[in-house]
Amino acid sequence: MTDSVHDASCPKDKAAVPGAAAGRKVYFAGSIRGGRGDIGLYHRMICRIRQSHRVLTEHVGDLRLQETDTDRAIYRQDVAWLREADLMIAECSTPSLGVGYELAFAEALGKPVHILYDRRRTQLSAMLTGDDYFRIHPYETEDEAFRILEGILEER
Ligand code: 6IA
Repeated sequence: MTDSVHDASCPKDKAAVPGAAAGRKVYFAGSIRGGRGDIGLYHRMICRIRQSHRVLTEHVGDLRLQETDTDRAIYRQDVAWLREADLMIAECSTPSLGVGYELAFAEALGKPVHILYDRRRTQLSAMLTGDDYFRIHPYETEDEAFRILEGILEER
């Protein structure tokens, strides 16, 4: 991984709009080794975020990528992106140790952190729900998740 902006092949009508790079930089977090069952959801969320913001971590929702970098390179790049990000949006329906680490790291850096999860199938860790720092958004349908996402992206 050499560049922060990957072509995640969003549908034409959902491609990045001109000037999107001027939007805030979003660190989107979602499970990779924790399980890729929600990758389609991550991809759709990333496509929406790209319409108005810059996503530093499009690989999280990229259906085609294989692991090629060393773990050390992945860690260093992700920590650099966390430092660079203006906010973090994490989809936590699939539990992931890496995402948990990133959430705590973002909190330590003082970045705004939004956590979305599907309450019908996930019981979020008490280490997240018990931490008042995080802005936690349970949802029950994907439509609801996207309405929540819109609200987050409209915040200044
Ligand atoms: O423990 P996990 O693998 O589920 O952790 C997922 C989180 O760690 C994501 O939010 C990512 O930001 C980060 N992460 C884990 N693996 C990678 C990775 N692998 N590349 C970048 N960030 C990662 C190589 C690419 C992969 C799509 C095949």
